[in-house]
Amino acid sequence: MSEPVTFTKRGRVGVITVDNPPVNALSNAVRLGLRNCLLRAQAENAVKAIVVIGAGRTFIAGADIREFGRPRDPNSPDLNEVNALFEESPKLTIAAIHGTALGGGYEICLSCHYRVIAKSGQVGLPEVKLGILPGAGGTQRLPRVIGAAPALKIMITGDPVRADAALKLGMVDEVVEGDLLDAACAYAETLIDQGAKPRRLSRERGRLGSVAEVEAAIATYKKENARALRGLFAPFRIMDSVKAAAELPFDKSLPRERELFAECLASPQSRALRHIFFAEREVAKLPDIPKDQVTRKIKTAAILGFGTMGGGIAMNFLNAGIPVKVSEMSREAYDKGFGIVKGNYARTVAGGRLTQAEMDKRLGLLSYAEKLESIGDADIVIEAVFEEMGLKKETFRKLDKVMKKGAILATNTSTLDVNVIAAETSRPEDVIGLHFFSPANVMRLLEIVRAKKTAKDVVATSLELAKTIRKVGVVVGVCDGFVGNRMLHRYGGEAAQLIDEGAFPQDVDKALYEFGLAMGPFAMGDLAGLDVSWRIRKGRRAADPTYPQDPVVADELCELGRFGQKTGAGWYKYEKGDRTPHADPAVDDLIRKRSARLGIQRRNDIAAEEIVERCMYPLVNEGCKILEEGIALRALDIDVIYVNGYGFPVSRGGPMAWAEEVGLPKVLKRIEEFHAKYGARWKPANLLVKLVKEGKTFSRM
Ligand code: T1G
Repeated sequence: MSEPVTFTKRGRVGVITVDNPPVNALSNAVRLGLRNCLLRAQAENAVKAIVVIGAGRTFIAGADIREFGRPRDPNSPDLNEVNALFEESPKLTIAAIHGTALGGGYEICLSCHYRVIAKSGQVGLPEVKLGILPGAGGTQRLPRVIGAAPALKIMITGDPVRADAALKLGMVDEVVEGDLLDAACAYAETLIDQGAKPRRLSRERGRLGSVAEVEAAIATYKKENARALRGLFAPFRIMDSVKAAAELPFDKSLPRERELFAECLASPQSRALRHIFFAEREVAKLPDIPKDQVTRKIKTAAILGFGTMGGGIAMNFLNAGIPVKVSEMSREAYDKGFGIVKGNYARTVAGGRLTQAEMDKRLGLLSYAEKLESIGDADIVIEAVFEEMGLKKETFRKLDKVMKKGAILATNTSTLDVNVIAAETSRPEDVIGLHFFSPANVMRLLEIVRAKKTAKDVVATSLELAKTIRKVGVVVGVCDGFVGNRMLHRYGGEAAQLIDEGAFPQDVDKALYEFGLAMGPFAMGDLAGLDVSWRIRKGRRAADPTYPQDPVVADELCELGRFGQKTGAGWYKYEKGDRTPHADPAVDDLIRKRSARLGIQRRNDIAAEEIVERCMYPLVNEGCKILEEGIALRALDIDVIYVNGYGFPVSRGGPMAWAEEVGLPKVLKRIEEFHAKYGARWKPANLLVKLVKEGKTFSRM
């Protein structure tokens, strides 16, 4: 095997190159190689300065996450030792950054005396996204070089910083163009000529500020980000570590950072976040599709229907530079959709997150297809017409006629049977479901619905496409509601039971918000609008005498014109121009009356814990059934769906990982209790029973 770290000479500059694909993670072998090469560079008389650089697509993306929790190779130094060697080096050390210098990778840069970066490069300390903190001096050195307040923001959001912004902040010393190694060596030569001295961040306070200033920065951060910080563990340890940087000398504060790092690493939140990190990459790997599966090229797209959904879907393609033709019933309908898309972009431009030129370029990729025939040459067509089987069938018959051979025919249905839709065409192997989530230009989830006859290359192309349009694609099978909505149905049903039984919407929402959900089911209903499902229920009641005829509270709200936020009232009341929900005694009254009608003696002892169990365990139980049926491939697919499409707290790792953390025997026990009390809807899934019996878990089935 070739060495992952090598040493070469370029004039007076020694070059250490890290080559450990795919992302040059700091494995045992890499840390060892770095130490050995550094020692060698020190020993070479002709070498006056040392450049460290990454081979391939990136600098160093951080510690090797796969090695977490495994014992360290005793021959290999830990990262703090390597960093100390770079920092204490009597010869100048210079980091040359391209791609991403993240986590431990950027901590090496901070230990070098100077940092240069390619224009397209990025730096950052994203450890918090894995539920940990920068554990090799990052929390100590970054505040020294850029100040406590910006350092807190960078480490607690974990977001990478682009070269230009990094330069402004002081995270790097120079942005260079052209060949990075050439530029870094030239920079090093200049430093040598100028007699530049090593800069050792550990030995100076730099821009860190006094203890009082650091405490004030922490207090301000907490105050301004209270909502985002809710329930999280690592961000507070990061604050503690920065405080230690201010209070203690470096040789005492660095071990403190290590202790806090260890606490984070052992936390359930870190387990959950690391699970999601790997799960989001694992979902793209399917057992029956080879890694080198040839895919179809998607250079152009067509969309049928330019409503809210069609518009949002189109934006994803435009953002990725893929031209989109849109078919609508009339020019007016197209213009209306165009106006919405344009408005969305204009808001982003106004917020400074997009340039006007870029907006114009994206809108320029959009065109109206007056006749369906004119979309025929698109590589993929996504149908986003009204959710009605008759219409979908007719649409696919037409698409079958006009689309070129090899085009992918996708439906954005959220409920209908993709097998039935595919059967309307002469090429069911080209048909697939691409279920986007509203707002489709924002939500990261894409459920890729694989029908019985869908070809493997169509599935693989869809996964690739998801990545191109910056979504997380998860492949699921056909069933009512697919994975996400099928599970959600159980959750919503139980929330409704809870308010019949004694809770109020505000109690349910509060418990689930505190659990970490973006919002509870009632606030969510108000946001999405209550009228759509009301119309569906009315239709069903009229058509089907066996359908429960008694109106639910949501129906009564709609009868009163309370459709949710858009009408200023729904489950909650809203002040004009404000989205904050306010509990409404009138709604509580309706709820009490319904309980009385049903002859239910309302309980007043429904605690937050029961609410969480009653709403979350149905997700887990239904998830198990979905696994049994093979609708989702693995529990991790379900987790990725819930975290990316349903606001499930990522720090809990998704419903299935969370259940595992709670302990499957405990979950089953409660489900059995609810089954005894509430009947059939709580029947434990066979898979859950089996796993508990065999002492297994989802990750080790
Ligand atoms: N360790 C191990 N494997 C990693 C890895 C890492 N740090 N980063 C990526 N991979 C694998 C990934 O699983 C995938 O594998 C492949 O590389 C390509 O990744 C001491 C404690 C760098 C921006 O959190 O953000 O440093 O699926 O598909 O879209 O304080 O990967 O092909 O088998 O994501 O081009 C901090 C995590 C670590 C960075 C590239 N660093 N990585 O994105 O490719 S903690 C991070 C990323 C730390 C110190 C500590 C991204 C990327 P496979 P990919 P990409």
